[in-house]
Amino acid sequence: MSGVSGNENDRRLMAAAIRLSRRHLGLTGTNPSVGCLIVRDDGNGQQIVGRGVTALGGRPHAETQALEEAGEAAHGATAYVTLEPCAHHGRTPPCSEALITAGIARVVGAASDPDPRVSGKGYAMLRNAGIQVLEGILAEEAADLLAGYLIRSIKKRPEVTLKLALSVDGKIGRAGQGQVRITEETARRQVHLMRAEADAILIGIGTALADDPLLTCRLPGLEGRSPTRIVLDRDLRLPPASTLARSAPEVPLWVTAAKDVSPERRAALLAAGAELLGVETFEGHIALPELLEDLAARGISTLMVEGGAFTAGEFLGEGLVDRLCLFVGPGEIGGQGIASPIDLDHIPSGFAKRREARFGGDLYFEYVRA
Ligand code: AOF
Ligand code: ZN
Repeated sequence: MSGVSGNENDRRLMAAAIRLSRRHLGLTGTNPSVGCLIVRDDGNGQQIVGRGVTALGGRPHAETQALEEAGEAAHGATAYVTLEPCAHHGRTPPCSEALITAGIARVVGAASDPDPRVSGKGYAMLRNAGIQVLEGILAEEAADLLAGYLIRSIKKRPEVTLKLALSVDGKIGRAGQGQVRITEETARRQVHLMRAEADAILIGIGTALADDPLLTCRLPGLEGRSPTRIVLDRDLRLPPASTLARSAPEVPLWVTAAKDVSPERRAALLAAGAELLGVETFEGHIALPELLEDLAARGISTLMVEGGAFTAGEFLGEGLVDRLCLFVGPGEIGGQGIASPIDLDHIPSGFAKRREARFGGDLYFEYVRA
């Protein structure tokens, strides 16, 4: 049955389901944010009779919510789902079973689910019940938004997105000058949207000390979607009076600390409301693969690395970057500038361009590991 090829209409409706799935990115815990549309055609054109996106915290799943909205209208309808419907009795009964019970006639799926309880089994259950199943429609587009979930499931670490803002001459700032404006307002808002969709954001202590950033999402209406903020700081040099530490009671702040850090420094940051993450060090550097494993175990699926050059270089050097997001401003910084570890002419091998855009006067380029 999977031989039935998807037509333009299937792709259009799957694209709509994918857009819907974006709504709860970063809000579904360790569960992926899945989108589902139930569509029927009674001869008067197609009608979307049910829609669902994985609920906040991860449950209920997308399908059961879409089926609930559709009610009787689900009978004989087509379900579009961005991820293979689940087949397991987890904290909720299997969505495949719910689709069968509701009398769905056809299921169009995008990405497959690497969860061993589901992988291949969801589609098989549907087929065994006589449902026509079409897999892999816009699979790449769906997987792009599910990347955090997919990478965490397969590699046991979060998806790492490295975001850099570069001047046209490839610099990311000026030494000793704190935050330097490279891009404009529209690009800044895009970065805040990326923060809203990420589980966590990470910077090195050098950037924390030089810039004293806040690292929250400050888009109107999305203030509650700030990610957990993480500072790589083996010696706990982050001052309790820093903007990050002072905002710790409102937005989670995790600071890494090596075993030998003084109890006084620990106590000061704990008192500010920060949480300390024990880290292993290797030749004086924080062991990033182990840290990422710990973050995944704490439920972080998407990690945005926002600075600076040293930290970016460490993640790149260890091959731990999955997605590169480069914002390029129109101005030059010149010889005094801090060189970016990468620029448009030096994209590491293995990355392919996924999209490019213009945000006001700034350019945007996104690459993903092939
Ligand atoms: C779906 N639809 O909307 C989502 C799915 O702990 P549980 O019972 O919630 O199951 C978690 C698993 O369910 C997760 O690993 C993934 O395989 C699937 N997520 N499945 O049918 C959804 N979010
Ligand atoms: Zn499910």
